[in-house]
Amino acid sequence: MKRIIFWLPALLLFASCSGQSGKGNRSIADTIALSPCPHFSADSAMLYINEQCGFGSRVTGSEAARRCGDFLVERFKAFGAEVEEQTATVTTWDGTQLPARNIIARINPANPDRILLCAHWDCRPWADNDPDEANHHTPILAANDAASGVAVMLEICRLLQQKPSQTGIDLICFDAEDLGTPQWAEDRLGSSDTWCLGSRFWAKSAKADGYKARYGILLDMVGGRGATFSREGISMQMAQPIVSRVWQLAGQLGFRQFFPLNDGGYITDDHVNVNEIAGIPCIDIIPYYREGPSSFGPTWHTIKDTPENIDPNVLEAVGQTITQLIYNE
Ligand code: AHN
Ligand code: ZN
Repeated sequence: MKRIIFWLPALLLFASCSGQSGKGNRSIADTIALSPCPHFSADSAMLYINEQCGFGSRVTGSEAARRCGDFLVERFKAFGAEVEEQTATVTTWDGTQLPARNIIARINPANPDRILLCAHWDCRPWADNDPDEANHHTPILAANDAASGVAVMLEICRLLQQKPSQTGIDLICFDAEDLGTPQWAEDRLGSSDTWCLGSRFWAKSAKADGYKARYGILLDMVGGRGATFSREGISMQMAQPIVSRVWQLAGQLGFRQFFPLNDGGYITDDHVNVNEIAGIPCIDIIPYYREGPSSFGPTWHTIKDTPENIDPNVLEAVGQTITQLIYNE
């Protein structure tokens, strides 16, 4: 009896301490020690957007896409990455067959400990969300909805060449993301699997090859003026610790206004294939506009998706946060 009375206060003390700071209860607000990390240049990223848009609309299978794809391969190689290209024929909503090309840039290819960054590089062939119906069959330039994510990956590749890190990093440019059934199509039944075709064939081959990465981050439309990045639903379900870490780092770097601690939509995007087919937990950094014509922003799938409507401050918020994440690994 005496012994029990003696130990009781000690036990209670232990329980209350572990309740506040024990590992199992670690709060998302715990400060992350920031490793030295280079400055992400939004000017460079802006240049890479202008260079991609300079080829015209890079619709899957087009001449502009062939030229831009060659440019991306050369640029990733010039920044020190090992580049692999992966091609396949994809079938669009109306049965059209198109040649598609994923571009995979590897940094530290021999390291089995890997992280995956990805973005689509193809442009939507139709501005089917444009306010003017006359534009609904016009291909978009896709400064934001394609070029921005690739530009952030190119800038991160450049920084990793200047200041190498140990981590293995794969930068993947997916083709054929944006061929989903147009809004003007009469029969839109079963249209959800017409999106994200490039990431689907990448994910199937990744699974077959036993490819492993600790986690992935998809960058989709990361440069639009007025963009804020709410936590996307499928990312929260499949890769919540990665979401927490990215949003925590963004806050610590002073980018909370771009990365608010609230929830966005559930988006059918390339990260679904990375999660469900390749089995790699992958988040989507994608804007969520609470007001306006589209939750993806006013230029989404319109002819206004041009470099003038990119805000370098948005590119910097996303680019610097992901750069910090990588150098913190
Ligand atoms: C849907 O609209 C179903 N998903 C959005 C994926 C997307 C299109 N990302 C860029 N363009
Ligand atoms: Zn799109």
